Amino acid sequence: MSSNVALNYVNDVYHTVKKRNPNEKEFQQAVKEILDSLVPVFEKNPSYIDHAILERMVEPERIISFRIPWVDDQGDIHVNRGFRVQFNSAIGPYKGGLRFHPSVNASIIKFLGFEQIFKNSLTGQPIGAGKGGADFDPKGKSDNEIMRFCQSFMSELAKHIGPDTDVPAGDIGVGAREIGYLFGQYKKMQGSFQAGVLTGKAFEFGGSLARKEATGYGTVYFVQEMLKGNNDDLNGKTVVVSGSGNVAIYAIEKATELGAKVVACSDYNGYIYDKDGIKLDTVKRLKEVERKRIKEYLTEHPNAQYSEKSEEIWTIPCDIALPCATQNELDKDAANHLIKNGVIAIGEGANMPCTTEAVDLFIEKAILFGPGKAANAGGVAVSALEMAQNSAHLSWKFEEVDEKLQDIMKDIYRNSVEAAEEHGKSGNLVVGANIAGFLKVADAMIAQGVI
Ligand code: NDP
Ligand code: 2IT
Repeated sequence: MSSNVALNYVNDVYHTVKKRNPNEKEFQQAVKEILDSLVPVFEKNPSYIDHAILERMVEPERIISFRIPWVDDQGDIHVNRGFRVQFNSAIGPYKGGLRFHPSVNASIIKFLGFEQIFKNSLTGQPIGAGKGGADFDPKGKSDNEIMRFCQSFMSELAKHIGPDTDVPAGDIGVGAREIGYLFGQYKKMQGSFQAGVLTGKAFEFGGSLARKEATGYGTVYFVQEMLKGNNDDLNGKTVVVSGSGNVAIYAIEKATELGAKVVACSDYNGYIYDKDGIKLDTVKRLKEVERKRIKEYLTEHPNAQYSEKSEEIWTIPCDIALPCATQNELDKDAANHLIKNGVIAIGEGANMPCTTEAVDLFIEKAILFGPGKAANAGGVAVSALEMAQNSAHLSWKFEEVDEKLQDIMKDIYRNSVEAAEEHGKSGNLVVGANIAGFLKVADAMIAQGVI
């Protein structure tokens, strides 16, 4: 088939998406990146076009939007907006995290839910794709306020989820504490203990060992595979990690364990630079226990430096950059800084942290680039392992889960490399990951008919 037919098809679908989802710039951005990279698939196998596969994939199966009223510690009533996007169930129950952040809106939840289709497929696990959350700001809220909010959120969400229907987990602003409160409310409403309805639970009530570590560790395992492909490794490398939340902390831990020196991390307010290497115990205590600002690191380590310009973290010279905070946090200028400073590899721990222009630059300069859908898939992969343990009523040892995680990350890397090669885009893991993720879901959808 001429490449024009494939290109026209992809462009037509993209224009419809733009028209149907006006002003949703993050969703449009995620769709554009994936659709563009699928052109070689339609050139090779035009029958996908006859099945209207993209038209069906870009439209969520269902979007739920709901009111979340809650009462603060002063007795004042607040109302937030909640979402669950059930995007695709071709290969398993909807699966994906919940995000509590003031920036949450339909565009953000849809971009995350759309990316989840391809990511979850890449893991090789039987999980479909969903995403949800609320425009709620957990910062500065008491434990009781968080609990009441989670209970109100679950009072509505419970109608739409279940161990074989839709299985939420954490994301920005949702960690073990929130999952605990959400699970408690679900259990009370159902009158039965259904462990597999949520993942990221504490170990005591059905959580998987190594789930907390899985996204950050997985990102570093993926970078390790990319380096191995170049006969290189992490030993002695200087690393910069953005964020200081769940993904960042465990990326720092694993990179350090593998011999790298992580010199910087950040939060929304600024970044710290510790040329001797970040002391992770301090970061863990500040962020996981005390829920304080990263600036407080200086109190214990006065030789470190602090800057209020968190986006300038990418001006610090490093061999490896791991953006682990949020979408579009690394733009073209940042990419140019990293390239000028000799960066070798980028691993996206966050979802879509690099802008389209930044990704294009890295690819153009042949910098090793691990896209989020592949590099951060370890989190949801271990969530699927948590579901498997829950349905078998047992729990595996930490080492067992960690080994499975490593195997999954290696498979994702190899499948992405091979898909890129087979479609004439050797070395381009953005294209490779998108294609490898797409094929399984597309074939499953076709096999199940037009539903
Ligand atoms: P957390 O809430 O635990 O941490 C988020 C971190 O990013 C915080 O340190 C936060 O700072 C920081 N941050 C947010 N916005 C900015 C910004 N504009 N500039 C600098 N720092 C910022 O979330 P997670 O670690 O779970 O998630 C991080 C990313 O990883 C997200 O993109 C998420 O979608 C993705 N992800 C998460 C997975 C998981 O298993 N948790 C799995 C796969 C991907 P502050 O505290 O100041 O807000
Ligand atoms: O973006 C992601 O993959 C997650 N936030 C994890 C989802 C999950 O279901 O574990």
